[in-house]
Amino acid sequence: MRTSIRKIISISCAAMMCIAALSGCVGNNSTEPSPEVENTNITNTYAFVGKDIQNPYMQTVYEGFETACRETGAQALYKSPEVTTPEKQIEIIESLIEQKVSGIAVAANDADALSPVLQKAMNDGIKIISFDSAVNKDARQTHIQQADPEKIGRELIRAAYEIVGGNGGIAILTSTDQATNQNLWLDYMNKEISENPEKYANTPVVSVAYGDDDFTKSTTETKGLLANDDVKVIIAPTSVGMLAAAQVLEEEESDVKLTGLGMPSQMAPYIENGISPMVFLWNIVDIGYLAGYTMDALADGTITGAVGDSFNAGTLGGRTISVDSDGGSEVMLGDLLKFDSTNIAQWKDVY
Ligand code: RAM
Repeated sequence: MRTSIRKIISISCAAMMCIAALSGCVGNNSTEPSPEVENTNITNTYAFVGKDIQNPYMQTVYEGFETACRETGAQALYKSPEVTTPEKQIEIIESLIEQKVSGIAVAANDADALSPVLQKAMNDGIKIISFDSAVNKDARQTHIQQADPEKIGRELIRAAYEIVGGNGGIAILTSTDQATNQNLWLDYMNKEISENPEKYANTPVVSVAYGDDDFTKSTTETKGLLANDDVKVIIAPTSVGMLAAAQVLEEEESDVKLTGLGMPSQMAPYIENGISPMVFLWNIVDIGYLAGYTMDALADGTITGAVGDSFNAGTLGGRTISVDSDGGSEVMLGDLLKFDSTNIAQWKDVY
């Protein structure tokens, strides 16, 4: 594990202090437009548009973003829709264009649907980056990539295989059918299986369900997956889906196991009781922090978002922009982290 836990804790602590002060910040939990920024000492305002406002994952990413904004002297705005659909994100972005913010960081609920409004923002000189779920390459300056998507997809299938000892059907509980990140990971999950047919002969993917990052729907979809006796392990590449699935498996005292992308703080009880022997993720505070510093480097002209551009990302150190698999550019955060019984005690209080 390359990322230093001490560093993460220090970042998290700083972020926690910010959260305590959040009610006094311009960032808020509403989808209503915020007033124009009045603090004349602040020249740049960077908005954060998550997939939805309820998701603790997005809230934690924002903590890092807000910390970076504070360190760079910018104002952070927190704007997210109530649900994981593009329509409200478009409304929010329209309103941010009117407010003349300096930059918008967005996690796409639907990359194609967001393209026109993001291109309009770029034409107005607003810097656009995506994080978590990429927007189209011609509707952004760059994308903050949490970890190698190929590694994420392949690793989740390998984990499911290991959990069922090479014998048992796999079900996937994902989020929405338009989420760029989840769809990319699904592609690599399928690739891992299709490229290794002998290894995975007895661990086919028997079902894919969409929980839309909605806890209630994810719960219902998990129950639907369990109606199929061939399902022996569920992969949930979404923290909302993973928590919902874990609770269903516990309540139903099911023998079906779970792996996926989950927050250590939420998944610790299920790692400890064996429902989910291994959980994966990356440093989610750092994604927001990296997004904030990338935005600032774009806003002050240090970078344009082109491949090869380099900039300083605060406590994360120097970063160089590389090529994304969609042909656009990206800034890579780091490694995929694995949480299991050997290390969950260290991580469950971090995020
Ligand atoms: C969910 C979101 C997000 C995903 C994480 C792992 O909260 O869908 O997009 O990256 O889980």
